Amino acid sequence: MALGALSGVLAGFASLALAELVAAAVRPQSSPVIAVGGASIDATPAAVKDWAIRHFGTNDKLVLQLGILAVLAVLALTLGALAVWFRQVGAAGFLVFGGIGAAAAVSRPDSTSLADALPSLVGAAAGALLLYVLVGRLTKVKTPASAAGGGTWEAGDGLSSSAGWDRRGFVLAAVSAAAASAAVGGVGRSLNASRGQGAIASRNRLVLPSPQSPAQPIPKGAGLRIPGISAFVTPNADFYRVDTALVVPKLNAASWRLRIHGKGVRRPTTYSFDDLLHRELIERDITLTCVSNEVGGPYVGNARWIGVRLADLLAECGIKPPSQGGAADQLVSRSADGMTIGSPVEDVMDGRDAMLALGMNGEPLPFDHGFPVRMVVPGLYGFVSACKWIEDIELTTFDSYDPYWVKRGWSRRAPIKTASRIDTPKPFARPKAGTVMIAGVAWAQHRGVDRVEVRIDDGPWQEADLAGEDTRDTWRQWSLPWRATKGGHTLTVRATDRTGAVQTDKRTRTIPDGASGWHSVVVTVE
Ligand SMILES: Nc1nc2c(c(=O)[nH]1)N[C@H]1C(S)=C(S)[C@@H](COP(=O)(O)O)O[C@H]1N2
Ligand SMILES: [Mo]
Repeated sequence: MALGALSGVLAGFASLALAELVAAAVRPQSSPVIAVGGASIDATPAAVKDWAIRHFGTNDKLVLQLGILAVLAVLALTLGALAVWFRQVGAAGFLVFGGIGAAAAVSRPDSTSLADALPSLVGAAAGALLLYVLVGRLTKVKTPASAAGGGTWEAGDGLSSSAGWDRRGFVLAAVSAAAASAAVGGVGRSLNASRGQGAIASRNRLVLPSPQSPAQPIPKGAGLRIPGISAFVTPNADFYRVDTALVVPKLNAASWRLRIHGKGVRRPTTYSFDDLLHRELIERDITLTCVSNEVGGPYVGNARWIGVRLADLLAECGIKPPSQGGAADQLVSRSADGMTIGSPVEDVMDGRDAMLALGMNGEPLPFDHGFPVRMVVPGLYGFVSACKWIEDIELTTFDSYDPYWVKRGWSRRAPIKTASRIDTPKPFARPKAGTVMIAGVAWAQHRGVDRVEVRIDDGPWQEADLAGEDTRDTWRQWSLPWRATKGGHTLTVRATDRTGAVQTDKRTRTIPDGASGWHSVVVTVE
């Protein structure tokens, strides 16, 4: 039985290796692990997904894929053990799971061809065959006794009865299968990794022109020099990433198109990347925030974006906002990986710097952040505005269409809530008594932050020093020197936005429209 289980695992390995190779010929996203992983992300209840993002952060996808591999390993083991008694059943089991992988692959929203079923099917067929052959070796040479017994029992007990099976044949087949799988899988992996060379070249070639409407220089006082505080501009490499893509789409800017169409669009238009590049470019500092960011959490970042004004494009297509009689109140953006994101047309056209961004912090968008083009809308959480790898904009109504996250229980409309975060000292830090700098960031995009206050334990609120404001669409740093006395202390922060609204202390979960509540940090002063 142990050898049966081993055969199962070898057959499973061979399946995945071959599937990887076939996926390299079809497309990387069609590999069974990616397809099943994508399907399970979509099927995961919002609460679980939120939990995964919170606990594994950007590693959530790695954890998911390892989980799928672990499940597959157990299945392969079981089928292999089963095959010792029921050879066909074990092999048929492989075909069933291949079928599931194939079904997942062709039903992905970004699947455009039945060819996506091939990696799973070819892989499963090879696995089934290999299992059949390997288990055959285990049962091939029958002792008269076991043959008379009609069973293959002894094979299961192969470790103790070398006479009952073709040991040489099994070992040879197993070793060559493992070696062949490793080779095939390795070639598949490297082919998959080298896909998108055209896209990478198109990004490397791209030189962003200087924007006709540059961002105002960041005021000198906007970035404080305090150890531990978040950098005012978040470097691309440190910028948080939240999306459902197991394989980052690699789109070629040269063949990229954006189609704008739908309800009340008098002149539906398709734009190329060059079309956008040759329009008036604007450059703006905008702080992005994820709705899954918990109080005090890391899913917020500030970048300098270069792009085209979305409102101008929409106007050119003959689109009017609802307040001017426009028929559509929801703008649905669709990405190359099948994401759908709904934003209020009114917000996008109300004069704020909603843009189709082509550049981030002085370089073309990184692939992780949406190359070649993504949407950015100041003041709205990413899941209702910041579509990466965008390819399509459809004008519709909130009544007639629910995009991806809304179908999973999140709000249709989600302006960013006023929030503040203590960056330093860190939770459970042990600073020395004396002056300790408390510092962090606060954000209330498109309203602006007017005040930050800090409270030590149950003491009075103390006004923090606000760093200079870049724009009301960016976060603002703050600091407060504290005469720290020995013992345990709880530091709490709250912000007030430019409408005069004080950040609420009412704790809510991230679902459905963003967490609220004050951020606290507990420290022990020594
Ligand atoms: N295509 C696509 N775009 C997407 C998402 C996604 O899952 N797929 N996630 C959105 C969410 S929830 C957020 S918060 C932002 C995050 O952008 P970033 O990864 O560049 O920080 O992208 C948005 N755009
Ligand atoms: Mo998000």
